[in-house]
Amino acid sequence: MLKLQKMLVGAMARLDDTMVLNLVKQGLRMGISPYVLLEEIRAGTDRVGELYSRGEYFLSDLIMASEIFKDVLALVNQDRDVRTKAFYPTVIFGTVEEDIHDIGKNITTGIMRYNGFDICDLGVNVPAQNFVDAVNLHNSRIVCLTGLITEAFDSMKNTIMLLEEAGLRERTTVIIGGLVNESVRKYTGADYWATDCTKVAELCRSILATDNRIAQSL
Ligand code: B12
Repeated sequence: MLKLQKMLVGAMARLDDTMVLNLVKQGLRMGISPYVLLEEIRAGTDRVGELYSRGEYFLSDLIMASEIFKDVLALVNQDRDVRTKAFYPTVIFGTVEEDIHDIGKNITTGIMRYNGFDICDLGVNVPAQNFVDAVNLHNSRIVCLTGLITEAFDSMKNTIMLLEEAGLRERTTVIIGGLVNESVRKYTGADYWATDCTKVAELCRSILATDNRIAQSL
């Protein structure tokens, strides 16, 4: 089992899509949890990021990595029981205003959908008002903001301030991701920050489970 998982990280790092998909199929047949397989693939994408930073990979390679990730999600979703779908209120996602980075957001929304969450993805360079409108439209409890450039931190802060002005802040939990940390969380006023997309679904579940309005309807 461990050998297969190690091979999966390597295949993803080499961007060998055929090998990745074959290993995932094999892993599923062996009864390895899709979560474990997705975690290995994420570790592989981290390697791709490192190789890019060292100048050994190009931008097209990063995009290729996110395409492979999408294919894997489609594969593991094929046989999945989707009874959990729409069980929870829609989670709003978007890359904040001024920022157009969306590779990580797309991977994260893919994982969330895999976990049965209904996602409203507003795209990139999203003005603060659009998040407010989406929360109202979907009666959402969770807003997930992506940002990788420094300017994004102010956009995140503005988005959270606008939620507050609209009277929605108390009932919404804001999670930020991308190139963020605890200082950014404090600066922006977000509730949580995370950079590991495989942890977001669990975090959202626990947030919603402690929300009395939702817990009562479960
Ligand atoms: C790819 C890339 C681009 C691509 C983006 C393509 C796309 N469609 O996204 C292109 C070439 C377009 C680009 C443009 C620019 N980029 Co750029 N880019 C990158 C690069 C190399 C990789 C980012 C990436 O995709 N990583 C891989 C993904 C998987 O990681 P991730 O996004 O962090 O996502 C993970 C987690 O954060 C998490 N996650 C993501 N979203 C969320 C949301 C939530 C709620 C949660 C919980 C988790 C989560 O899930 C993912 C997996 O775990 C980074 C360098 C780097 N090492 O990060 C620079 C980088 C982010 N870019 C940078 C810059 C400066 C720019 C430009 C301004 C360049 C320019 N001069 O034009 C423009 C910005 C344009 C704009 N207005 O946004 C800087 C930012 C520096 C800064 N502090 O401001 C970086 C850090 C490069 C550098 N070292 O200088 N870029």
